[in-house]
Amino acid sequence: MDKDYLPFHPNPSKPHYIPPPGAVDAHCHVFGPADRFPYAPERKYTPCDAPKETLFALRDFLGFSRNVIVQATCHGTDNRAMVDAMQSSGGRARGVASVHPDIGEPELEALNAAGVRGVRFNFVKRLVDFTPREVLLRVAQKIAPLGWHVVVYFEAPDLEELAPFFTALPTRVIVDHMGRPDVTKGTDHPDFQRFLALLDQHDNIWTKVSGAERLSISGPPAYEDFVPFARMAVERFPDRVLWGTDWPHPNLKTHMPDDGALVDVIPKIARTAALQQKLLVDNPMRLYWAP
Ligand code: 0GY
Repeated sequence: MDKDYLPFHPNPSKPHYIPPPGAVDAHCHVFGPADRFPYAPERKYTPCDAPKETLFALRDFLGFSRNVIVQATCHGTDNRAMVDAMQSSGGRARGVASVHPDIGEPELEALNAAGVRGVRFNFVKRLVDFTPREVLLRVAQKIAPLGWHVVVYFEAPDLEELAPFFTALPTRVIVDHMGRPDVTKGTDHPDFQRFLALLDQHDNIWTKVSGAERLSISGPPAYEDFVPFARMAVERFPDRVLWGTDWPHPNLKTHMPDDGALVDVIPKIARTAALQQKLLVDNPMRLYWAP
């Protein structure tokens, strides 16, 4: 398969917004290098290589201290690139893995020792083949004793069908990109209201207020149409929100965002220093660096 998406921004701008000390980029990826960490044969897209050195340089340039590296579908259940990055980070990166349903305890323990704190279940149909819910539930039951959580990624119209599965999970559940609302429909749309209600009713469910570059139609640099959605989640669930760059923005076909501009959206969605501290430091530290 040929490389089929744009390379990451070569020269992001320095953000005007300065994150609080200890800020965590809680959704980003490392890819390859393919000659060392090959992409999964079953992948639906091939990214450009996005090595750990570039991620860590970006972290420092944007004013962040730590990363949570999320396994993306293009690496399948081969977590070696992510594990290698965590092991090179001096304790400043944690990970969310994708695992084979038959994974054994020794392998889970090894991932835990390397810094993995969760598994990701992807329900986006363009990205993955279907896995039965009972198989995923068994994975969740296996990882729960480690204190790990489940990260879920899905499209807004699918929430109604998925919600009973999410609420049956025995762990914290973290929803990527607010469940991908259609931002042209406004925050009153039943899909987004269903998502908010789910978090209202289940205090083990958190969300990442990330993905401006994926969800916005108005686009960069301000991503205005994305802001009300993320602001609503931050203000309603201040202790259960995370933020991430999503670098290197895999599988984006239209534009490659300037990561500095993405950081400058943060003070529009978390409008006080107290909310920014929770979003960027306290919440991710509680979830990923708890003793
Ligand atoms: C993201 C979004 C995407 C890709 C993946 O695992 C993945 O391949 O999550 C996407 O295509 O929307 O957050 O990385």
